[in-house]
Amino acid sequence: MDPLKTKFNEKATALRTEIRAMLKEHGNKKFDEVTLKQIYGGARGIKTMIWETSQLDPIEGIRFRGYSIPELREVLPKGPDGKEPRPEGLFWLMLVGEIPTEQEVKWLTEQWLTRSHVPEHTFKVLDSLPVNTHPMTQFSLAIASMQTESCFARRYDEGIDKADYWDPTYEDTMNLIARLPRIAAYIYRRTYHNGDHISPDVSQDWSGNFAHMLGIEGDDFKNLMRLYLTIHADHEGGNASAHATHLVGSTLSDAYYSLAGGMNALAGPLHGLANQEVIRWIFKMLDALGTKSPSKEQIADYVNSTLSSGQVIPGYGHAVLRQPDPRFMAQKRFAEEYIKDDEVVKVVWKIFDVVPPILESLGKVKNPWPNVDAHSGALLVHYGLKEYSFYTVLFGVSRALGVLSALCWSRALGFPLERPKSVTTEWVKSTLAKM
Ligand code: CMX
Repeated sequence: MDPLKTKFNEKATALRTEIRAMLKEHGNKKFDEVTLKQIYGGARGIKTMIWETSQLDPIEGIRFRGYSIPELREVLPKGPDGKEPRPEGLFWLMLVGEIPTEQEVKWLTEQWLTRSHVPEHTFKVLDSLPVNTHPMTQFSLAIASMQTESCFARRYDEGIDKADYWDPTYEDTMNLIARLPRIAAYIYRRTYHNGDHISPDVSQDWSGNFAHMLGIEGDDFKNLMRLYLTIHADHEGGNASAHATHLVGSTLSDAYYSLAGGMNALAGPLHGLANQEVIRWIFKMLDALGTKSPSKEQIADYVNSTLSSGQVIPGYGHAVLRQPDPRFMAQKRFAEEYIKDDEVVKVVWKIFDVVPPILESLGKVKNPWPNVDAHSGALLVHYGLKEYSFYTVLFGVSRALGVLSALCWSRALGFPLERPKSVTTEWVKSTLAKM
């Protein structure tokens, strides 16, 4: 018997009953008001969705089932050298709301290994694409191509009872997450290493095996992957990749279609692609300035020239956060501990000093602080993962943990098709005229 599945079913059954009673008693109570600015402004801050796995506070940052990132590092089971948390543990926590034991995490690592077989046709789909296809396009197509294996789609065709939707969704989630490192590593090796692929190492944890298949050896890089795949996993439900996964899933598209949808959203430069944009922008700046160690004044001039050409400073700003992102701070802590003398890391830290006051002086940027994407590139470059167009795929492998555990909850709680209301500007004008 699958202990995680059993636990999930127990927890979900209890919460479903509680929600039903709550809706019966309080269903018509008001929880929010909407302004015209929010309607035109990307629905910022409007409460429209339930997302059990994590919640974002503008000042404190993300909490996964109540645990902040520094707390997670304390309480989650760690890699073999006891330094960084294992993302398997975070998945367990997000799915059932409990910190797993070492034994439970070991079980999950083994489960994902047994489920990690990628269908042959997915490799064929990847191999049929031009090598210079963006890695996110490859990633999204590879995920969609595995839809042939969806347990949910098969069970739906057979006429599954609504009450059981969560079961094949859980199976799809586990299978899909198990396969992502192999797919991502395959994309990396075919795109940048002449298709010289590396077989999985079944003695390793999920992150360690991923690092191995990428072809980057060393315990420190494995630790970086453990941290990276943990901190990027979830950021409540309103961000574009989570919301896209949620929306697609609400039509009862299975986990493969839903995650592919989420990954297409992650591929945008205002979202996950910002991690590639940050390092590209830094290298362009170093080239333009002709130095590897620019002064703060030089950086400030370059920031101003980027802004005056009508572009954003990648890695800075956030739709919800109003403080430096704890995910940025966790990566800074890692850099301080492992690679504090790295030249690119030092540039990232100088940018951290220079950019916030400049953005603040514009008077319109609501959050002048760095987000998760401002630091990751410098860490990856240090360990030899220099091909920055691959970076968003790493983000995607991690993000799957959060959005797919949330998808399991959506099916278990019987959430309906998502269908918010849109209006035309004509409607807005005539409504205003009546106010
Ligand atoms: N550089 C320059 N201008 C910025 C800025 C930045 N980093 N961040 C926000 N602004 C500008 C906006 O473009 C907007 O300008 P206009 O009014 O002229 O259109 C104004 O400030 C107000 O925007 P905001 O309310 O502060 O920010 P939003 O909620 O609209 O957008 C975000 C948030 C992340 C898209 C934006 O800050 C941004 O473009 N940042 C750079 C890209 C980035 O790092 N994205 C990654 C975010 C994390 C992730 O999802 O991975």
